[in-house]
Amino acid sequence: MTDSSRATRPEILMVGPLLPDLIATLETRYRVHRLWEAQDQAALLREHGPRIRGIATSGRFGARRDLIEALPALEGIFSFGVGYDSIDIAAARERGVLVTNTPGVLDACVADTALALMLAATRRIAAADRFVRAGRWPNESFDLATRLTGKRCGIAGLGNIGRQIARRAEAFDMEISYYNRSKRSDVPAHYRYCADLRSLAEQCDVLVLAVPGGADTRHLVDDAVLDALGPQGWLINIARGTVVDEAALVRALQEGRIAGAGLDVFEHEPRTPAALNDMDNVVLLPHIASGTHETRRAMADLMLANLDGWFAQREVHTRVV
Ligand code: 8YV
Repeated sequence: MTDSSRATRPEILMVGPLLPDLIATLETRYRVHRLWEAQDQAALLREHGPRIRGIATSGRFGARRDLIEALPALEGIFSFGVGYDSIDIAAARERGVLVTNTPGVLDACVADTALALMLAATRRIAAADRFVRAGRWPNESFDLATRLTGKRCGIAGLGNIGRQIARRAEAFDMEISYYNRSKRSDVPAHYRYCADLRSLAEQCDVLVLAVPGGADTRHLVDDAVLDALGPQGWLINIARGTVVDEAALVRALQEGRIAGAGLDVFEHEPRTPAALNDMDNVVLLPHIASGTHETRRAMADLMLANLDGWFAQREVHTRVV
């Protein structure tokens, strides 16, 4: 790389570490400033901020208002992930900064994870694995589990991911009900619509959360919804931790007011409530719903296509704002 091509590459700010391959590719096309590695982030922003035209981030790292406001030349925020609740969209709008995400390419893997959690929780798969590893099989019998096939599946949020979950759940002969902002006319007629989450929880055995995160859905699942789900009901969350009042969930599990849970996301990631660690009816994952080689590659490709599209011809593929 010559000094002149280095000088003409657009400058972007990476908020946190993305995939190593993605970072390597970005560094061949952009001058990348690594915010998370800076000893003094304010000093990095003072020195390079005036020339930074893009933010590369993810659902995990987001982009706060103070960061957006510290970058006077900012044109776009390019996120690795479909959820953008950690990006201050209002601040981006006010500044006329575009925001892109990576929808579509991760729906199948996230839906697969929802089904994996449904099976793992109801059929006690993770607990059974622990049982074998602990050498207990020769001397003890493993307790029976709950059948998933034929149960009623309630889906909160029948967007692209919710619909893929529904299709998979139907393969397990599950009846599908859903809660959504409005009734959908483009889904199979036998999917039953519920206008509120509490009645959906009352009518299902497994409640799966697939709504977007953010202020509008904060603590949508509270004590009342958990009690409507009831002692035979299971909660599955592949959406955002903030959708559930986590303290209420822990209490409901401790008191046996719901049967169990399968959780990929938490309110204060990467911290998870210690009380859940000893519960065999709860399956805990470290936010891996989209975490396959294939899907993360597709997300990286889409994010790159958005960045390159913007800086080459001011066109992006998947724009949020
Ligand atoms: C990613 C996600 O793990 O797409 C999303 O919204 O939560 C996940 O696919 C996340 O964006 C990476 O931080």
